[in-house]
Amino acid sequence: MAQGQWVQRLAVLASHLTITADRESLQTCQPLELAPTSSAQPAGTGGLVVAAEVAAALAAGRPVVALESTIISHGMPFPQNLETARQVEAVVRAHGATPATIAVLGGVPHVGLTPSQLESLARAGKAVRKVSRRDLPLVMALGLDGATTVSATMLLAARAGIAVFVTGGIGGVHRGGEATMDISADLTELGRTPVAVVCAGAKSVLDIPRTLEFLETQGVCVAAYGADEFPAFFTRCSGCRAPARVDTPAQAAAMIAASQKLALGGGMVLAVPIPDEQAAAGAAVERAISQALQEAEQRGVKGSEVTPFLLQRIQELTGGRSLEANIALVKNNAAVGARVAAALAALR
Ligand code: PSU
Ligand code: MN
Repeated sequence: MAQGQWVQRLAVLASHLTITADRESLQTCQPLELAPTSSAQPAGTGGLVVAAEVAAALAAGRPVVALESTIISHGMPFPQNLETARQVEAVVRAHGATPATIAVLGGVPHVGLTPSQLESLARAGKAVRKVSRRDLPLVMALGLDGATTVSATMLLAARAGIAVFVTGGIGGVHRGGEATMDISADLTELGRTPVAVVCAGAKSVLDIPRTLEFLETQGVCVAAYGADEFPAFFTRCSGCRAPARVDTPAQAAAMIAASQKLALGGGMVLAVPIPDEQAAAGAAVERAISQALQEAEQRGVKGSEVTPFLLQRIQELTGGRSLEANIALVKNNAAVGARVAAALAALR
């Protein structure tokens, strides 16, 4: 095909994408290339930019915690998203680990962001494309920015050599998923990528029993942290018993180490219940969730727009209480995740 035709095709493709409002500032940052340790880079790490601080920590075997960026640009409004992203990084540091927030900037996957890169992402909000595994080739080819979901963040964390990843909640099987087949790519990623995801479980906007069934099929070890029940994000209980329970960072680290020893290849879910002080808001949030679900159905919201739509409506309907609870649980997860990463580093 002639070059002109290619350019035209790319332009058509690009017109179907959400272009970020703030691309200029996102692209002005100078990324630090990870110096290859040998002449040949490990498979799949070509083109990955790892921040110097993160690369140094990994090389020295010090604890590193990966963080996702969809939660920043699609999960929370500005400026709370920026404040939370900064605080979560600070919590990780306070517990002795190095944070590595992951995103695609100008088509380049970045592991570890500078403060200005983090701010640009937070300001751009939903203008940045939400990127799961399937979207990586496109945003990379077209040089776009992308906020990575759990699936894409896990994949890039694994490529960089990071074993522990902290977020708020994972995607799951949506309600009605047995008919729509709307099952988050997070779940299949957990089945194939060796990263432990520390989260507060899955929101009750999802079908939690089917989410747990699907994770079992994918061979994913799911453990509740200090609890018998799998938590439902805003509430400590989901009505589902967790398949496993661990009570200390050392136990969680031992599970990760065992999985690595066998080269199982899959991930793990460490589900930390929301702190007690915040769980009180749970009942009000649950009511908002059922209303948001009804609205999504009436308006015919579909595909990757479902989760951001529900999150935003729940925040609006609860007058910010759900946002407050959300921020508190992510910070709590960051503390647990950093301790797990530290315990894992101590095993090596
Ligand atoms: N659940 C939350 N907050 C979030 C998400 C999920 O409580 O921000 C985001 C995560 O990035 C997750 C993604 O990976 O939504 C799942 O989207 P989907 O359901 O379209 O797979
Ligand atoms: Mn989906």
